[in-house]
Amino acid sequence: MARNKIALIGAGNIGGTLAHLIGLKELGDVVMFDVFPGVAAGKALDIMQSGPVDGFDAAMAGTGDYAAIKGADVIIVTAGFPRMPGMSRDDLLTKNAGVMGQVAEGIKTYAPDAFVICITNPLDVMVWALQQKSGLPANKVVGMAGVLDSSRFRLFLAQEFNVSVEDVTAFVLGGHGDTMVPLTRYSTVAGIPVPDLIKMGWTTQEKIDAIVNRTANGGGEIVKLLEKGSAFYAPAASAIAMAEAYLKDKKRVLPCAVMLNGEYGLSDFYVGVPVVIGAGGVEKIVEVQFTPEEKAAFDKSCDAVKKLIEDFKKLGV
Ligand code: TXD
Repeated sequence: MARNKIALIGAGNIGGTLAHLIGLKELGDVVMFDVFPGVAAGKALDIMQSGPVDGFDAAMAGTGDYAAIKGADVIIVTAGFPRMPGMSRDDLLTKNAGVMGQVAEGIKTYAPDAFVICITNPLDVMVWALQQKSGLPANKVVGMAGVLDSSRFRLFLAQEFNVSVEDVTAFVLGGHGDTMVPLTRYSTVAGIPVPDLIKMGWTTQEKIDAIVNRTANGGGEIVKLLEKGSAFYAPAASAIAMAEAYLKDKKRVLPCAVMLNGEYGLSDFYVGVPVVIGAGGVEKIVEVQFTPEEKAAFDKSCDAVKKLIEDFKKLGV
């Protein structure tokens, strides 16, 4: 059986980490595309040279030509500009919208059957733009944010309870970052919901509130420490979990940014909800029942995403 082909659009911090993980996990061969093809080619060669030590045979190449992504099974998009001092959110929107236009064109031309995972920020708008501009079916274009946000939440809960991260599940919905909606009622330690753990005296509501707040600002905490650039190890690991679920038809239930089509009474924009990812891409959107407070938080998060999409449309790019 031929190996899977995975194309990475953007060979920056996340792109390079994705390629390394794909090699280590033997998920397939890698083509990295970047506007700096030398960087893509250099990283590809460097990672391939770790193959003999780590025992993987993946072929890796770097390129500045979209034709090289031809026939890719999975495409992970990190291409874009980070926010620079003095740049407004609109400036970033305009610049990255232009990038998404090029990426969408490349995907449409050379790999229209791929499963596409977008990571570029502002996530919920960029993944929407990528789907609209590429014309790929919405069930094959998803955004990565919820897996990362819930992984951060799981880590902080595990640290609070002094238990293994493996036994902690966390549930987050909504837009990426500060409008994220954690559902503590569905977050558990070995199946015991967090509110019950509070009643059992394992923690307090105040501590959980602080953890929720830290999770929502998890990206900013790392940006502040790094001083230049943003998180890349955990974001890359999160996107790989999504790619693996698709390639291995695992039917994992993961929080992803997907196009809503009537679910939750909403349509025509991307936001983070739990979905089943398998060989069919997004195979099912899970609709949970909200309490009035959860519903209010989810609506607020959706409104923020919808507003950004409206701002984006006004830019006319
Ligand atoms: O949860 C999430 N979704 C995120 C999102 C978590 C962390 C970071 N998140 C966002 O991912 C971040 O705000 C960025 O928008 C992306 C990529 O982050 P990364 O850390 O990898 O950024 P880099 O290192 O700046 O890499 C971006 C690369 C760089 O090599 C550029 O040369 C390239 O993108 N680039 C392009 N490639 C192809 N085509 C075009 N037009 C292009 N423009 C820039």
